Amino acid sequence: MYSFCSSPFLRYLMATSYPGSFITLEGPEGAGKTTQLKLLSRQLDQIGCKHIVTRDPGGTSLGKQIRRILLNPENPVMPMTELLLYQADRAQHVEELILPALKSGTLVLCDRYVDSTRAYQGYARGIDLDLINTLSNMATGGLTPELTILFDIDSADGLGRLHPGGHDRLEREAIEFHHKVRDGYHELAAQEPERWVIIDAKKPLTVVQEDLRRILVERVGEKHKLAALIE
Ligand code: Z5A
Repeated sequence: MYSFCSSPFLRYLMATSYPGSFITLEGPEGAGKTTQLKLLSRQLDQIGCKHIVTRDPGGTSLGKQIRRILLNPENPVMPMTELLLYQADRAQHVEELILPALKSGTLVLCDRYVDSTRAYQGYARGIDLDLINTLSNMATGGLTPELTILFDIDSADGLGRLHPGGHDRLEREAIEFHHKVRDGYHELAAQEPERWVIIDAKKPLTVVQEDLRRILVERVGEKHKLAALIE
């Protein structure tokens, strides 16, 4: 579990070798991931698909406590502390929830994962990406999603969707920070086009949901018997 797998190809093989499927959703603030996952989960329940919806940070009981520390605007969190807290949450999340689910054949839909660390702490905060990748591999044992869906939206438009009073510590960063996050996502998607699919998250809610379902059916529909999602 704790071995390093530096080759992206090996890491991809690891994720696809489980009976379940590991899919992550990424994007700037307010892109609509949470909303879309709720709608999708209801539909997956209706067609009897064994799945879990989880999130990073905060997918476990310990992770919820780490999440509170990370997002509290009152906490002055140093960049390296921030990075290590996200990784600590993730180590617990993978071991306690994600891996057992994948081993039992579950479709795992995760709201943010390692690519958020690359985009926020790497491209936006400026922490070395090699260091981030090394720490991420330590935290996850190299577990990489077989599909990552980028909910793409202009950062200002995404932030504009959020509740005015509810801005957490990361949301309060300057708009330049959020632009770097979005640009970072685009670079990541360009580096691994076979893993990433980009959705235009500015479209109306129902259209985005249709796009999401179609992508899932195309990529893991056969394995999880999802054809009814788009009928
Ligand atoms: N972070 C990090 O820095 N490093 C890491 O490694 C990880 C995370 C894992 C987590 O907070 C924060 O931690 C996050 C990244 C950072 N930064 N911040 N801030 P979070 O989980 O609370 O953050 P989030 O994932 O960005 O949640 P969010 O802001 O709520 O975004 P969302 O889930 O993508 O959006 P939503 O809640 O579904 O929708 C937002 C609003 O838009 C809502 O009112 C919807 O009704 C509306 N909406 C949704 N879709 C549409 C469409 N299509 N049209 C119109 N309106 C829509």
